[in-house]
Amino acid sequence: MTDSIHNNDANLENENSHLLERIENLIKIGIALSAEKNTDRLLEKILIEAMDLTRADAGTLYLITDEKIGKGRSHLHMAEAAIHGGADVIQLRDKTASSRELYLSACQIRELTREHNIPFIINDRLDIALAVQADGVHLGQEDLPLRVARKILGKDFILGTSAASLQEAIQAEADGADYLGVGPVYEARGTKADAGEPLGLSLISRIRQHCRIPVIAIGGINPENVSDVLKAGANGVAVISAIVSAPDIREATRNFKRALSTAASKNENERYHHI
Ligand code: TZP
Ligand code: MG
Repeated sequence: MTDSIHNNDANLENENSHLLERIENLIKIGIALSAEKNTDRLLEKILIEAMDLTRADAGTLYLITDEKIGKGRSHLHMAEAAIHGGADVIQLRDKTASSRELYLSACQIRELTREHNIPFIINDRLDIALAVQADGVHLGQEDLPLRVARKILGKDFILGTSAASLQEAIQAEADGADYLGVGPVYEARGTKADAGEPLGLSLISRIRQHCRIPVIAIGGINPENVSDVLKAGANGVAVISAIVSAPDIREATRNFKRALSTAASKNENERYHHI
């Protein structure tokens, strides 16, 4: 996500040298693999690294954890399986955990996401995000105002916000948001009781036309509709139930990644086609 959320020209040179470092790392893992007996773990590392390198080309897959619909699996378990399946960003979201419980989950996921170089965002709770040195916080329209949050967090912290209208999106960008979570695009009441009516793809397109920051579509997203969502102008998708309620979280994440890459290349082809 940092590719799409924090994307500006000044970062380009840094990103290129980072990319070279990653490729070198991949080669080193390959060399280690040829001398290792237990190859499974190393193969997995190669896969994760390779998926990471291709991240910039497809839409972002932003996974939001939710223990309520996770079939008894913990936030940490969800995050780990999703990372192994190729998730680009992890958000910890829990509306009912105590501060202590949330903090402990956040500490675990911070360690994991740091190890895998995956941006870690915490929903609602700026205090917990700061306490565990997360990469960012996601604030809704009922949460702390963005300008206040930005003052506390400084410029490098990722500040995401939810927008359910063009007006909210424009205001959020003016207030310093780094990305917008836009939705619910489709029906999403199973995971957000107050999600409201589906807003449809047209909102994504209108926000895309008026805002420069990345748009992450949310609400009822599944591998079958990601193509339409990207085509409407989203930079990525945020997903809860289609991944965390799946029998195999890693497999479900992989299916999304495949759908995103296919959609990105299909949309790219269509774009060329129109020129
Ligand atoms: N904000 C808007 S819709 C939604 C949130 C948190 C829930 C999305 O969940 P799902 O299961 O991916 O539809
Ligand atoms: Mg909130």
